[in-house]
Amino acid sequence: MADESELPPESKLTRSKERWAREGKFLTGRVVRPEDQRLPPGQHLTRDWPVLDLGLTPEISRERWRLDVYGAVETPLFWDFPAFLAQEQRQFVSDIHCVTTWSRYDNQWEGLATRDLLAACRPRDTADFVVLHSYDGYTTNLALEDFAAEDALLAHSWSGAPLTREHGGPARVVVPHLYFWKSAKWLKAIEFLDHDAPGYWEVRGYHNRGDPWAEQRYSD
Ligand SMILES: Nc1nc2c(c(=O)[nH]1)N[C@H]1C(S)=C(S)[C@@H](COP(=O)(O)O)O[C@H]1N2
Ligand SMILES: [Mo]
Repeated sequence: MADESELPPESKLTRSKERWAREGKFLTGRVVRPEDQRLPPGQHLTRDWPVLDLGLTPEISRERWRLDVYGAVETPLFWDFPAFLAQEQRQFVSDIHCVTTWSRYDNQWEGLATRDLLAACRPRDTADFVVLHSYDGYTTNLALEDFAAEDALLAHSWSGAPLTREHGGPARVVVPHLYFWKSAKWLKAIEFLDHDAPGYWEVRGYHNRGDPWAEQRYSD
């Protein structure tokens, strides 16, 4: 973990953490649901891993890949792949829920936890939303709290191997508690905003938040 003593005492992040603590998060360090509530309504399990995209698969080598973190943050970040890999590495296991009704259990991810990214870039008080920008032109929006979920990460590996190009390599976001369209592949930039800014699918009728357990598939 980053040295939190370096954070300003009343930063956005520390206040969010205090609120999460009040709400009972951080108790297990892992999001665990009872087995009978594990599969969200209207979903079915699949063993393979389908590929969904806009019809183009950008080819970004690890050498060419860059990540920009900017907007309402105290410390903008501009990382190449080695700088990204030099951050704290974590492994998470989580389930995928796609709005097209397939779910896939027990995906092993490795990368940078969004919590650790937030400690590095230090969102300003005014930052309440993030927009993820991808190399294929895709965007998706998240409330800062959803982006900061304890099992959310910027993943570069899956099942112990580099993320394949079709699944979003060199690096993608994974936000397991929301439908998978929120998990941007081929991540290029993370923009912090004081206002919401619906992304590619959100302006085309998908729900703004996308909670699978509430079946937030499409907006009304
Ligand atoms: N950059 C980018 N990210 C994206 C998409 C996309 O088209 N472009 N599709 C989204 C959708 S709708 C889904 S369901 C998942 C699919 O991820 P997968 O192909 O690894 O299963 O990626 C999400 N992230
Ligand atoms: Mo999707």
